[in-house]
Amino acid sequence: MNFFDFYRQDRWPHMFCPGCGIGTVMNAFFHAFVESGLDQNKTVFVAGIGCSGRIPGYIRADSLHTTHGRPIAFAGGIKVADPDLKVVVFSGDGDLGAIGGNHFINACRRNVELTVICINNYIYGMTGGQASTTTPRDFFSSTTPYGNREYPFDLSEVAVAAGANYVARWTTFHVKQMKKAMQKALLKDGFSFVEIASQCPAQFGRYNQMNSARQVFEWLKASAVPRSKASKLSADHLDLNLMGKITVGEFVERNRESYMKALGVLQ
Ligand SMILES: Cc1ncc(C[n+]2csc(CCOP(=O)(O)OP(=O)(O)O)c2C)c(N)n1
Repeated sequence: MNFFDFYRQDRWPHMFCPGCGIGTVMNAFFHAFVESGLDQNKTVFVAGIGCSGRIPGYIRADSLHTTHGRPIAFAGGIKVADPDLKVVVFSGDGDLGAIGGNHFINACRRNVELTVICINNYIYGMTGGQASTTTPRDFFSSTTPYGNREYPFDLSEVAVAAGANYVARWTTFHVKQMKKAMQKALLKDGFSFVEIASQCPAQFGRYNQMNSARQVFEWLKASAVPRSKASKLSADHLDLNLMGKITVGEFVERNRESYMKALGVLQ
């Protein structure tokens, strides 16, 4: 399969802003998908609303563009209706961590056979740069003009705590690692989650004095701390970690019994 078999060229030009990290994520995903040997005719791509929610529309396969926050609920329904399908969800941090937070937590807990890719740009990109549940503390957005006073969610840690079988986080700088993590996630039984810290120059960058895609990208690169190193930091540093550092790496890989197997639907 080549690039043009995977993407719907008739949908081009795409709607992403110049410098958006979603292109890097899509490219890495394409390579991961091809190398995983999965059949695109037996895969369904699901997304909610948001910039990241537009990804499945560009993939030449069955896809579902659902309501904001609900892609996991729809995806779970698809899996139950036809357990032989591979179901992949693309989601934004607002979609997954805010309005869809409860679906996310409980799908991890149930260990539903889904692969979820979250493009975390730390902001509501599509709707005008409002703060999301992952906006770092003291960072700016259209709804936090004096700096965000809330602490952010760590989505990958939430997925680990809730029970997902595979969890990894990388940034758009870590293309090879991202691809490998996606490949592992696609082949993993049960709920697998890959979070990609990604640049949104049009909103996140603009509100945080990073006026080009490159500057946000450099910030992501400079903020990334390997998980092995982060675990050795003191509690104070870990607190700092929440406030702007991005822990990257594999968070968990385990083999809890998946949902459909536990129900006896899949062997
Ligand atoms: C029920 C509902 N609430 C709110 C909205 C408005 N809305 C559309 S996209 C979006 C936020 C998108 O942010 P995120 O999920 O982080 O994705 P991004 O655009 O940053 O990729 C919101 C609030 C909506 N469409 N439906």
